[in-house]
Amino acid sequence: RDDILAPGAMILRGFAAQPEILAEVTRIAAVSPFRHMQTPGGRPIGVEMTNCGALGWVSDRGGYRYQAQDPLTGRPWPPMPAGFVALAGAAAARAGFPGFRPDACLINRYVPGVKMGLHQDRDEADLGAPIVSVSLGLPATFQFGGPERRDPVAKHGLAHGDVVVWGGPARLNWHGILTLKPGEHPATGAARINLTFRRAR
Ligand code: MD5
Ligand code: FE
Repeated sequence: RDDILAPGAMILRGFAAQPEILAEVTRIAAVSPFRHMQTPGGRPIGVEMTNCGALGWVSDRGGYRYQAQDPLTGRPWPPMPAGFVALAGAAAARAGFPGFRPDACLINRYVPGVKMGLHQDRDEADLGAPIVSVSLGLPATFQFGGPERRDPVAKHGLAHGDVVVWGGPARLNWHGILTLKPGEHPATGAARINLTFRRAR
């Protein structure tokens, strides 16, 4: 029941449905709240974001980057829970990338009407490390393209507990999330939460 999207990209269905994950997200967001960051062009990003771990992904008028401090609090991001490190490492190993040790976890919150346009993840120093993505709450449709912007995209449904691992030849593929449809999920209410584990440096 796991699907291979491309060489190096695999969906592990239901790999992460433990309620403790959302309890940790609530604890993290109590310290470093979800917020709308700004694009380098000065527009608000529709997805609300926070981070945990040694480094967090931020966007503002200065560009996209990873940094150790939360710009909202001026303090370090909350530490990455041990259960998150273990989950991301286990998912990566299952997909063929043993030894993955994330130092950054971006937490995205989508409400109905919000999307993430097609983009590449290329702000990380070590493009040899995979990315592990955990979907919680409302379902979403993931768009998965190729290494070039013009490559055709395939659509895949992602449900609560699904984990996707991207590495090797798929690491720089274009991807996005279609506009979230209205709904309610018992675990998250009217929202989708995505955890994106990365090796930023
Ligand atoms: C999400 N987040 O569902 C997605 C999941 C982001 C982002 O895209 O940048 O925050 S991560 C999907 C991903 C990561 C790395 C490579 C590929 C997909 N890919 O090759 O398709 O909020
Ligand atoms: Fe991405």
